[in-house]
Amino acid sequence: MTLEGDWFIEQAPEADMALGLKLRGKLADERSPYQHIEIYETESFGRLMVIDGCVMLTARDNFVYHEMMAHVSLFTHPDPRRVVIIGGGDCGTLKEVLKHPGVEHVLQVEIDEAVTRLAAEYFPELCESNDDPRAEFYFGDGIRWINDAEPGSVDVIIVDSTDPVGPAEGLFAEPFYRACRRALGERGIFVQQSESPLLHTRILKQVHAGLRAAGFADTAWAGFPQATYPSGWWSATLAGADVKDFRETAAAAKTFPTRYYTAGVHRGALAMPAFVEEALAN
Ligand code: AG3
Repeated sequence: MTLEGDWFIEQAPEADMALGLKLRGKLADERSPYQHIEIYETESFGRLMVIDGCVMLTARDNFVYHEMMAHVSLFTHPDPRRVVIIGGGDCGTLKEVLKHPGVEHVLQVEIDEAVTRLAAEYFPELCESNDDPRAEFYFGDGIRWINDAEPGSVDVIIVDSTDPVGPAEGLFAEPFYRACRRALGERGIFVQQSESPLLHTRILKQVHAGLRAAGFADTAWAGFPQATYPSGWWSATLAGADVKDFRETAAAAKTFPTRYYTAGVHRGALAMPAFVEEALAN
């Protein structure tokens, strides 16, 4: 079979598969000091952001990922007020976090200002809450920021990064997890995007093991579909004192709209497929 017209193809060489989106045209192409960022207009998924050849988000399906990264962690913490997002430069996670009325301050620590600048231009719908007085932007190294953070000064850390290669590699390592544990104190909740359960089972295993080794008493997974990431299936990993329970009643009575997240979706996302359970046990 051949594909007609121009397509963006993300190859997943680790699984000999690829994901394609039919394009209408290219809107931006920028090489920052950290990475290669491209923005396209697709035929059916709206705008597409690509970093170093990998799909970061499309206008059509990013709500699933961003809602799961933000609301699963925030409804796990008993009273989240101070939130730090590491990465997340497109501001999609930030927008979801700011929907929580109890949140007092959200700091987004993104290494690459180009991502946020291009998101503001091409994905204004993700950046619509950027002027919220509770939001603060810092462009710099997330690892250094966490290392310097006051112990116990953060309620929730959300790591919304690229894959564990290049600039994001250190965000999937035990020294970083240890520093997060310190910044969070006893009650804090950590969540990290942790790749495809099907294609990257080994990474998922390393993330859970690394977090436990760094002193987090409990870890959990939250699985969700993500149509435009390799395999169409993605995961977040939670860590804290007890992350298998959440404020279910509050989630069911939430005062803001979501398109994917519900209390029931949250409960279901915590259920672990047998092969993931087995991988994490060994
Ligand atoms: N999150 C990107 C997740 C990694 C996607 N990986 C891939 N396509 N190979 C950052 C963007 C959403 N805020």
